[in-house]
Amino acid sequence: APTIRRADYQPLAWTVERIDLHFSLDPDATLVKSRMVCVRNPAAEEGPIRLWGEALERLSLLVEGAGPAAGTVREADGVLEIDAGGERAVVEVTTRIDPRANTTLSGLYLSNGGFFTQCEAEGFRRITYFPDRPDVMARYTVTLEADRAACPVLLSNGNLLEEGDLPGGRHYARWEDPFPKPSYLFALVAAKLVALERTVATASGREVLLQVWVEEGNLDRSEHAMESLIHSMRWDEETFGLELDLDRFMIVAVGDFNMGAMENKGLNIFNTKFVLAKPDTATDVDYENIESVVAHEYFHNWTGNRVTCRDWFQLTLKEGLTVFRDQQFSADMLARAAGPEGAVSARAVKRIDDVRVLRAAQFAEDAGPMAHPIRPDSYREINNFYTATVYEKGAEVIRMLHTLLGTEGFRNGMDLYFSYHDGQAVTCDDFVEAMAEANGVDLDQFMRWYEQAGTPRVKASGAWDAASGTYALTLAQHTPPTPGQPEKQPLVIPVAVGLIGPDGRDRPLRLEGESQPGATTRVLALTAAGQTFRFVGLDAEPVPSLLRGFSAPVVLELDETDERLAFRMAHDADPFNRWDAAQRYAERVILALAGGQASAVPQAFVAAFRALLNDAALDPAFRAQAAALPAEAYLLERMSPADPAALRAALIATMRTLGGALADDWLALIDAMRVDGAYRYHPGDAGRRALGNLALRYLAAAGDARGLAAASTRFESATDMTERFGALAALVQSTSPAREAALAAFHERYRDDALVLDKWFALQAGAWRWDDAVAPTLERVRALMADAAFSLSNPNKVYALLGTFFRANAAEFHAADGSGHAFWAEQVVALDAKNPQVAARMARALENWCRYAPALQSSIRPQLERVLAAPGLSSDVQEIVGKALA
Ligand code: B3K
Ligand code: ZN
Repeated sequence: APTIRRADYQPLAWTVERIDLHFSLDPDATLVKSRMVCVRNPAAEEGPIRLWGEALERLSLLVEGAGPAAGTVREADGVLEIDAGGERAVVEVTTRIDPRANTTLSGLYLSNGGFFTQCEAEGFRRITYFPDRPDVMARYTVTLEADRAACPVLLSNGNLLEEGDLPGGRHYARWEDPFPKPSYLFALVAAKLVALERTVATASGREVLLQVWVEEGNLDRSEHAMESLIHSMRWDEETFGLELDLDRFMIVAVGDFNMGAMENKGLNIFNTKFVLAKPDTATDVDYENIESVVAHEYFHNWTGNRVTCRDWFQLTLKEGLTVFRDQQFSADMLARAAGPEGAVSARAVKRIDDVRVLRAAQFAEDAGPMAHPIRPDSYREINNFYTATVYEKGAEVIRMLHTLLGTEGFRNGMDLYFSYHDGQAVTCDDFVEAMAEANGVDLDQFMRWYEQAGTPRVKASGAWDAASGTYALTLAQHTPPTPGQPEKQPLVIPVAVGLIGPDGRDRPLRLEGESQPGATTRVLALTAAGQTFRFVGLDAEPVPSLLRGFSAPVVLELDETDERLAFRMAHDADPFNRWDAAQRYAERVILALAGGQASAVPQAFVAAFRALLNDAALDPAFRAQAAALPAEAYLLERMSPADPAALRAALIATMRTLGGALADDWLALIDAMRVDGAYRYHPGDAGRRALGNLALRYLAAAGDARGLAAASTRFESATDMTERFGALAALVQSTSPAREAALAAFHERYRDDALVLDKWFALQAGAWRWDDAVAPTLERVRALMADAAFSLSNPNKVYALLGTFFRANAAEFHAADGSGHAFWAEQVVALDAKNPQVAARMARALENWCRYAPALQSSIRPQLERVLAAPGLSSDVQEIVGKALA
């Protein structure tokens, strides 16, 4: 595939106003009849009707009313060009497709005997010929016809018009979507499913039908998704005044799915992982993820569907904004559950979760060959750009707008955005312009966040003048070069600042020239390469607390002594920064061990860690965050060169030290955090369970006999998955002889449960080697690939086993003998033949290979070359590996 460039965007000469689709569904030969009303686009230059098609067998093509030139048809590079005169033309095309042979899970495919679709980004062209671009918004009617016994349920977007029987044991249903939509939002489902149903009223009093469709045996796991949907509806009404616009909203769960879920208009299709939950099979984290993914897809109905993207370069327009919305929703839900007292801490816990993801995944992406702005300038395969940058950094950019404009200003901007662009396919500029206009501000410089790749560095230094009571804070910004972008311009960086006095309390802030001291946290806008802010009227030298709440997606560079970090761990009034101080201190300790500059975990760190862990004024969820070490992927990114073996040894030493030195504290926590009564998903309980599970982890790591016994007992007596799996994870991440028996018992109990087995696969693929007697993890991974439940055709299985090994077990993956790298090449090539999107995701595990120690680089390079040379390699994998080798 050639490189596609943002600058080359051209509107199409012809678009489609309406389309009637008829599907005669058959597993091996599905007939798709399409009738499109094409209209000339007044905003474009003259040209032919252009229809994209891929893996289609064209049976007939008919063009009506297209003037004298009609009938001239060319097909090249997957595009059908039809010459047409006049203003309107009707094109009828019939194609035959083979859903069973479609292992890409893009387009129409089979899963467990049912038919499902996935069209974003470019799957619709695998169903029928169409101008398959998001700037073509058409009205759809869809007729589905299938075998009644095999597929009793027939669904598509919008409203059901009619249904009925047909001869030969077949039946049909006809659907109409009242809203024009781009083809990527088309969906159909024909399968044997049952629905959990609710009827609810929208804010304006309209009755709407909500359905969660699952396989019959899973009905008892669909309740939480339904509740999450209702909460999402309410939240969007209350927060943004946005109401559901359809009479019916459906969620369908499918076991074979490339990613998390898809926001098709009125017919969201979900990976089972983000729908199904009951206490015996799902952890607190699963419940939380379901709530946020259901919300995310629901919120897309406005941010994505009603207003969509003009082209795929604008992807962050819908994704960054919708991730921001789901993050806010989750924070509000957590705060509500925590009550007024615990709300601030509950929000911080959510923020910490999100920042952990950003730092581990997005910072690494920004530092490698795939680095791109949140609005990329070019791509070869758009599916490679559903990235942490577009999503998570994109959400940070929206969050900065929210921070700069305030809640009300942001809401005004949203209102104006919808009033201008409802029903349109637009660009990121349109969004930012609406924000600027609604608030009477200039956001031109802010737009650089959409243009520049790379993680900015903000260097901070302070100067204290005791005589005048002035603290001068100097902030300097610098963004390192990224591929194709050697030079960067200064960005608008909101830096939330607090100043802590020697007594541990925040000081009211007064900048030079201001008459009154104000709040204790305020947002400074850093817009130049360097700026100095003078705080006056201070009684003593303050300790700065910068980037509170992680007010911008940057790396903050600030020289702080260990004592200062310990002080902020104990006193920072901003809970996010309190956590961050603990992370910085832990990072320093671990990297010193890994680099050989230290031989033991310093006592002072253990003491500071202990004080935070045992601070009963803090809620357990926060303490669990504070006591969890920084992610290995993040630490690797902070290491130069990255040395996975040394880092792993340092992490093991740190876990053992903290586990052993604080054994009594951990044991006490196991008791104190016990949750009585039947399981319910509640953030307060979840925090207690998280801290209890972490205690088991540390004790098991240290080989503490009492801890291991507690883990074994809990594993056997647990009545919910959070505790059962927490205990199992502790045993597996230890030298306990009980671990194999526990893994076997877990497998036996859940042998027929695909989602729970994914956890079982992932746990083993991610296992560290806590003693040398244990075989390399790769041997275990290879053995598990032969397990009856494993399949290379099921993305969840691939992500659980191979994905965890490649992306979350660096030391084992990068074993010195190069066995992991050879295995990677073998699996990427095998996967690519089935499913290029999944293969490309796995391929990305080695893109940052240049950051590794030379010996590893020499082991990795030939494997990258081997993959690139594989015959028939997809453009998806070519793009990733090609960029890695460039
Ligand atoms: N919009 C989809 C992602 C589609 C990915 C296509 N490769 C899910 C989401 O972001 O909500
Ligand atoms: Zn999304």
